[in-house]
Amino acid sequence: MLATYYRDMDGDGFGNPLNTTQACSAPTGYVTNNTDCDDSDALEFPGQTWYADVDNDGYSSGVTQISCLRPSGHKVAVELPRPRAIATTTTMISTPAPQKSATA
Ligand SMILES: [Ca+2]
Ligand SMILES: [Ca+2]
Repeated sequence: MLATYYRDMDGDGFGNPLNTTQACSAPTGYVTNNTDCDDSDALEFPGQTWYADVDNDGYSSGVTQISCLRPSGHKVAVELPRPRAIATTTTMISTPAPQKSATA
């Protein structure tokens, strides 16, 4: 049975609603999703987190925005060369303290 598949040019897993094909199974480069706002930019997809860096110094102000299209003056985490800027939003998972050996 034929289904509609959407072109995913940028490979972010979100398809272009304006570029479709009918096939029995997803052809290479096509996905079932059709919610990509910009299928030429893999950084732009629904739910992307953007970090404000208005002065473009590589440090985010800590203000984030969730959107598909890049808001002006914003970058994604991988574009920020200084990871410290985004560390504040990362939750560290604590690991159990090492057991003391009885023979130590
Ligand atoms: Ca895409
Ligand atoms: Ca995209």
